[in-house]
Parts: sequence; structure tokens; C-alpha cells
Amino acid sequence: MPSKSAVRRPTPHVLLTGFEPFGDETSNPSWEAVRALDGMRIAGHRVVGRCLPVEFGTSLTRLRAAIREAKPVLVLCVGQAGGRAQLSLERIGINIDDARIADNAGAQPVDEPIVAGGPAAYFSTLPLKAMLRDLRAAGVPAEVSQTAGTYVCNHVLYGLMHALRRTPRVRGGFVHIPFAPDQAARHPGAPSLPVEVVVQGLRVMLRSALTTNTDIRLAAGATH
Ligand code: PCA
Repeated sequence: MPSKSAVRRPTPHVLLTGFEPFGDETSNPSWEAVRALDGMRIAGHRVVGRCLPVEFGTSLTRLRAAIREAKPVLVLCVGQAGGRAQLSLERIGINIDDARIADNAGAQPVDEPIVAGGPAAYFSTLPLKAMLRDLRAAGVPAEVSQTAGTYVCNHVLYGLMHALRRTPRVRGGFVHIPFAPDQAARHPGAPSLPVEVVVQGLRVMLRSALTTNTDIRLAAGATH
């Protein structure tokens, strides 16, 4: 009989990324939540957490380096969308940069393709509907979003899916999170979600994605 060590496989990785603060904010709960899960084990996988700069171009250079280094079976990028009320599972990344505010390096591209000559869009390859069902069952408010905007988060989602286009067994996607309560207190009337709930939601999403091969059928579209 082979010894235990002879059959032991290295633990597969999932790559989870958050972002630095940007705009007028001094924190970004996307990174706080990702940091809390860095090194954890979820559904037999080790979470590798990384923080990306809020910069067109450099964010993707860093993401691709992290993918080469961690060799993940799944990549989930997390960013903040202040004003949204729920975890927003992004369905699609589009091939355009149109920045309403400058990025953290001062760049403000307007109507520039992310990949010249690339496809108009890429869909997330995560099982979004199963993840949505599991989030709601766990008591975490969530929705499927039909646009990740045209700023650095959409840039990262499109660039991620472009980077993974020839390795379809590595699945990838993006989730936007609301303001944390302390941020919402500076934006009167804006909805918020505590970072602990975001952490719980990310755990649920990863477990769901890692244990679902074929997505379920569940209506989660929008009329506008
Ligand atoms: N949110 C921004 C970029 C970084 C982040 O956390 C966005 O939605 O594009």
C-alpha cells in the first residue's frame, strides 16, 4: 500500500483579489474582506488573497502575475460599487475604458478599448445563479448585475476573462460590494453592508463555485 505522503496532492488554489482605496475613500472593504480570507481553506482549496492597484493597465499586469504565481483553479475579483445595496455578481465585462474620475495614477482614459481588436465582451464563467441561490439561502443579500461599469473594475473583469480565454477549466468572475457602514455614514442615504457579511458572502460564493460544475436555471435578469 502506498504511504499517505505518496498519494498526497498539493492543495489547489483559488485566487481572490481586492482593491486599494480610490476616489475620495480612505479604505476599500473589498481588500479588507479579501485579506480576512487570505490563507483560509474553502471546499478543499487554499485562498490566495491579493490587493490590486486602482490603475488601468497596472491592475491587469498585477492580476496576470498573481495568476502565474498562484496557478489557481478559480479566480474571483472583488471591488467596491458605492451606492449598490447588495453583493452584485457581475455577468459581463465589456471592452471599453471610460473613466468618470482619474485612476490612482492619474490616468483617465475615455472610450478606449481594453484590448485593441478584442471581442466586445466576455461573460463571467462562474456559476452565478448557483452562487446567488446559495448567498440568499445564507441570508446575504445579492443580485446578478448586468454591468460592471466602465472603470477599473470592468477593466479587471474583461482583462481577467481575456487572460483566461485559452484555459476554460480555470473559471473567473467579479463581484461588486456595497459601502461599509462607516463609508455610508459619509454618504447620507447610501446603503451599506458590514465587512463581516461581505466576508461570509465571499466564503459562500467560493464554496458554491467550487462545488458547482453546471449552473442552475434561476431567473435573475433585469428589465432596465
Ligand atoms: N471599485 C472601482 C475600482 C476599484 C473598486 O474597488 C470600480 O468599480 O471600477
